[in-house]
Amino acid sequence: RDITVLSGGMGGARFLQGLLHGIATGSLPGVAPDARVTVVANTADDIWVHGLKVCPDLDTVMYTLGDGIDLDRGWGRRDETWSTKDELAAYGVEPTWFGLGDRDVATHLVRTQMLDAGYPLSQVTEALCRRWLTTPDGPVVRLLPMTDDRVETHVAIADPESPSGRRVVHFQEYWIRLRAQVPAETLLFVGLEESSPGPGVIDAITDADLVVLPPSNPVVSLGTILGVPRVREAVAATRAPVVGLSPIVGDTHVRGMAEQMLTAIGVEVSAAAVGLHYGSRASGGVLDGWLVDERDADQVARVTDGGLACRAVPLMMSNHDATAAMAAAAIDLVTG
Ligand code: GDP
Ligand code: FO1
Ligand code: CA
Repeated sequence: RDITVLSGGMGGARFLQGLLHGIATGSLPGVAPDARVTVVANTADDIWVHGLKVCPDLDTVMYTLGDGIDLDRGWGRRDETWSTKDELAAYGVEPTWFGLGDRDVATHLVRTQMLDAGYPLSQVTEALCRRWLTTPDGPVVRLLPMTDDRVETHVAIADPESPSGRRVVHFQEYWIRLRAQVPAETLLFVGLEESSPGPGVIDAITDADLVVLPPSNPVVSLGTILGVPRVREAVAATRAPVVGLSPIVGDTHVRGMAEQMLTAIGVEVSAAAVGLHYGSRASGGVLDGWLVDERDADQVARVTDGGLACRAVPLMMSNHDATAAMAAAAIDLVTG
């Protein structure tokens, strides 16, 4: 069985760990241990810093599944040091707020050199994954950028000093420097409408036996993937069942800034509202089923009224077994 997962960074990566654990332990209904997983990852978080191209969501998935991730931070490398960052700060070179790790810099140098040599991001990612995601039995997963084109999420925030009363910052600055503590008035997905699906992306969705929207950020992770022209249509049209898991539990995100992002696009911060925002395929949306956490069981009826199969199950990815159980429940919801 071929499973395709659309993913952001931390949330998607943790879900993938549980999914792979479930496959390996044979605990997913109807999924053989030789099932192959393709990840279509968000690239709209990408940022150029100090002349280097940084791809946070690609790297978070790659490092997490390659066991190089720092588990406390959830991003960047384990056993990291920050001399390069400190030296740049000593020169007063901005952005000083960006967490540029010494080990992580090597990944950005390889990526930047290959991009400069003319390789598309998909081939760069494939090269990096030869180190991180290749085992004697084959790839842990196939990791595909949603597009090879440059796409960046930027955030318009209030700025009394500016004539327009607003200022636009890169999403990374909004999240890292501003800690998402100021309202996001408008989101700008620079380059998204002009982008094309990366190599293999449409086929990975069309030819899958199952498509999963993990508990990733529905706006700046999955929203951007679905925003690449032709991707939403491919998900809506695939013969595979499509199932999603809510990143919103108890009317707020578990971590990150999904609450601020949903508010910016006018979507209520609830498990039901996010499921209905993705919409049922019967009514022009992308989902066949939607899992909510047990705490939001009272919202199930609202989702099923919207034409979506829906179930309330434990939805906290506290360990790989818990996450594998979520994956099993998701599969059962749309294939059982
Ligand atoms: P990012 O790119 O690093 O922000 O990662 P993603 O977009 O892939 O995932 C971020 C989302 O994961 C956030 O909106 C969180 O609410 C969600 N999340 C993190 N941990 C959990 C969990 O244990 N359960 C659920 N349901 N959602 C989670
Ligand atoms: N997240 C932070 O909160 N602080 C950082 O300094 C930071 C640096 C960073 C560097 C490389 C990378 O791949 C990810 C990094 N992240 C950092 C996470 C990044 O902001 C992600 O985009 C968020 O998780 C939101 O998607
Ligand atoms: Ca991200």
